[in-house]
Amino acid sequence: MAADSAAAERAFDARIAAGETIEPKDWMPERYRKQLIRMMSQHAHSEIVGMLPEGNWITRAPTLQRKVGLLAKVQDEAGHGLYIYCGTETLGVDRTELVDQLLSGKAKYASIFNYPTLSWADIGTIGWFVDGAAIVNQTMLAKASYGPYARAMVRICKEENFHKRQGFEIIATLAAGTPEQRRMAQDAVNRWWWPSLMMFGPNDKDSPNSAELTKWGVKRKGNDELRQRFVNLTVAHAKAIDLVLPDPDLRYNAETGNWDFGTIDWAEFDRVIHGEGPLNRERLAARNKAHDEGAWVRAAASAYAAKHAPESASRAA
Ligand code: BYC
Repeated sequence: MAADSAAAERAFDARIAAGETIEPKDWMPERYRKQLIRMMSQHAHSEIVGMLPEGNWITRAPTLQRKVGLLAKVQDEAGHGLYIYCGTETLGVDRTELVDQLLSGKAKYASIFNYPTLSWADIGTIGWFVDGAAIVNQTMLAKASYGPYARAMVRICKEENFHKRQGFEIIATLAAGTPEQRRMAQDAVNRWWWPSLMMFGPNDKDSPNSAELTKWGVKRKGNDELRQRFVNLTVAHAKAIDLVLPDPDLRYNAETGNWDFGTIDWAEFDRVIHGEGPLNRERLAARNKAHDEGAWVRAAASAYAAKHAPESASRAA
């Protein structure tokens, strides 16, 4: 039996090395399955919790057009969450279990969503920085070895690209506006820059999961390389609209071709991912409230399914 599983694992490693995509019914090591469930469910939770900071501004968007755009974006994030939960379920885990892990505070979700959205400029900055960072990360994940996750990323990246443009347009408009609007834009940039860099996770040397995920072709690039790519891209955007990224150590390194940047406050990151960020408690309370208030919808959907399932089964037969 042990010899069988060693052979299966060798065959699996060979498939990964050959760049093949792993599909739900294929044999996979238990650790691979567990790692994917961890990472994909955290990703799905991030999309769902990520609706809250932006949802906070739907009723206060400055124009009807801005409101429509923001509503559509927040709905897209819900869609991403549901899509990735479906992808995670292909690994044989039940969504209820995953949602319970989020609601009880056991599961992690992206640290960035524990920060408050204090002004309309924050909505622009989230699109520009947070969706921008997500695209850098998820373009890499679109080549992940697990088929359902990679395919979800392709579709999601298309929508994130639109979100990023929308956010950048909001912030560029404010940056070209009155002195007060410019101040508002710069203040949002100051508050969101460092937490956005933290989105990429700890430095590679402190990242316990990276080695395994890289070995199995889930991660194709390290946290540091992706973070650097995001910095390189974003410096040019900030220059274009004459806003300043809040880092006195940011300078171009002609030898590496990268923009060197200052030290990230990893103590703050640790606090936020362990439940002690500015709004961790509020975010979980909001998700729990929404879940409780949605109980009747789940009950109605189950009742409907129970009533109609035999019918649809006989139609299919
Ligand atoms: N926040 O070993 P590491 C969006 C945790 S949402 C919280 O490097 P890994 C959007 C990590 O989980 C897009 N926790 O981990 C939505 C691990 O803890 P556990 C969100 C973090 O997995 C709405 C520990 O730290 N994107 O676009 O190799 C509106 C050690 O880290 C974070 C994704 O979820 C963090 N930032 O790499 C707008 C992408 N970083 O689980 C926009 C998918 C690390 O061992 N995920 N941790 O207890 C990934 O690419 C990877 O999981 C990460 C971390 C790069 C995030």
